[in-house]
Amino acid sequence: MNRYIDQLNQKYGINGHILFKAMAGDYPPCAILKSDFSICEISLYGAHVLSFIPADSVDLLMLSSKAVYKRGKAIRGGIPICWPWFGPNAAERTLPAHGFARISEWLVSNSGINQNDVPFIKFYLESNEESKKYWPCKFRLELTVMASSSLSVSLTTFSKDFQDMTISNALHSYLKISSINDIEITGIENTQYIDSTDNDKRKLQKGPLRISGEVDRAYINTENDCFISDPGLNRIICVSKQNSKTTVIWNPWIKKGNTLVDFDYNGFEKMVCIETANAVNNTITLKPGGRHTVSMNIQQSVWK
Ligand code: TA6
Repeated sequence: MNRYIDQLNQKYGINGHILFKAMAGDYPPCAILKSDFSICEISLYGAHVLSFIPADSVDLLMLSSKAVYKRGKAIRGGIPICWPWFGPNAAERTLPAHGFARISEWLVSNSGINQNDVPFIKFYLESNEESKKYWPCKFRLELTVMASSSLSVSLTTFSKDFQDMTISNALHSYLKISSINDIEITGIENTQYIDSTDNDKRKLQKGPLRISGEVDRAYINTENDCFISDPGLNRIICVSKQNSKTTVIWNPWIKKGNTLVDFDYNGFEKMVCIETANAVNNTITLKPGGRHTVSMNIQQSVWK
């Protein structure tokens, strides 16, 4: 594995800005993007952003200390990539939840720094014998991460197939918060949502969202920015998005959270997922040779 990491650093490393480091055993390496603005770590397993720490600040992302770094298991926290389906596979429940992109080893295709010394890296995943075990379609998937004072992530699906392909997707961001009881989420007011905790009933979000129990909601037909006001960390986190019509908000609360073996005990208190998605009735159909890019930007501002 060290030879692989040496090759990565030789080809895609940039002194002082982009470095690849080993993980335990033969688990794929991580890329570290560093600048005066932030430091960001991304696992090549799942092209999974693990952390994003703006300079002189606290990680914007929650990563479970009990996350499992083993092939076949998605990392708990950070930004899992849900693709080519979101949630359970409707046709075949034995297939992995949220698709197979987050449990696949991605490769690096490009890296660099822009004119403001902001580092970026591009990963890709292509259909192969392994992916055919899950999904018959021919594809190329690219993820680009840019780490300035904000975190930009974009996921592009390229159809390499000769027939239409329908996908759903999500950049399933776990945001770090001070306390679930103290935050307020805006940006989803007057928006319809599907409530997974109430038999998938369709409901209307009237005002801002405050969480006092399990929340698992897909807000549909919305392209709005979302804001988490967090007085405890004296910050507002803004999740803005392009080409995403669904925003999923999830907190497992006590009972479900403490049944997840890779979740910190009472970890629900310190996280909320705001997911940049295209799911439920916002699925995407690509014509042969077509492409679709969903993007998001996560940044913080001072609360008061
Ligand atoms: O975020 C929405 C959701 O689909 C929830 O229902 C919950 O299952 C969560 O994703 C986490 O899923 P995971 O497969 O990562 O445990």
